[in-house]
Amino acid sequence: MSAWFIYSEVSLLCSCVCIKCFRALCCKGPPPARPEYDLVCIGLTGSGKTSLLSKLCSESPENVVSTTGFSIKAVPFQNAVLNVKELGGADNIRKYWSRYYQGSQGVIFVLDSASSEDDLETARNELHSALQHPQLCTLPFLILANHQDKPAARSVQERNVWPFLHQESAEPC
Ligand SMILES: Nc1nc2c(ncn2[C@@H]2O[C@H](COP(=O)(O)OP(=O)(O)OP(=O)(O)O)[C@@H](O)[C@H]2O)c(=O)[nH]1
Ligand SMILES: [Mg+2]
Repeated sequence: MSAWFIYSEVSLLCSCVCIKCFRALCCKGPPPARPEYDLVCIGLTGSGKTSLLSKLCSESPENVVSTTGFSIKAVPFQNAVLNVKELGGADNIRKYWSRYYQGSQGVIFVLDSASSEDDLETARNELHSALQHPQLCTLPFLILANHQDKPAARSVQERNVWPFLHQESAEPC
């Protein structure tokens, strides 16, 4: 074997190693796409839906205004992206909620746990309707008892306040 042949083999090997190193360092390519899920976020006006989603998107929750109609935010997590559609919770908007349920893969229901008894009763009825709705009743539900920092907040353990959260009162749809 000639010296020239050995030299070319070594040089070829070095080139291959260099190309592999270069590719590993510089040409990683885009990270794998994260799965996306469509969620609907409901709750009475002022319960804190927009504030919650703003925080999850690392946006400032200051100067949040009441949602008229709906708004959609893509909430990024390490392994998935949640496309959350918030439906405004004012009296005149709630009657249209069910028109926006189609295609949802999960539900976030936000409660103001420091609200008046009347508002709490309204929230209970809305939550009950959502849990019974044919397009939602089989989906995963997250019920968030918000405003827990307020002195008047009911604790999530209060069974008489949140009867629907306890297994024995859940009705299949
Ligand atoms: N103290 C306290 N205030 C909150 C909390 N969450 C939201 N707020 C405040 O409650 C007010 C209403 O919050 P929003 O996020 O606009 O409520 P929403 O559910 O989106 O209301 P709509 O869009 O009208 O349905 C804002 O002034 C928020 O700063 C909370 O956990 N604690
Ligand atoms: Mg809002």
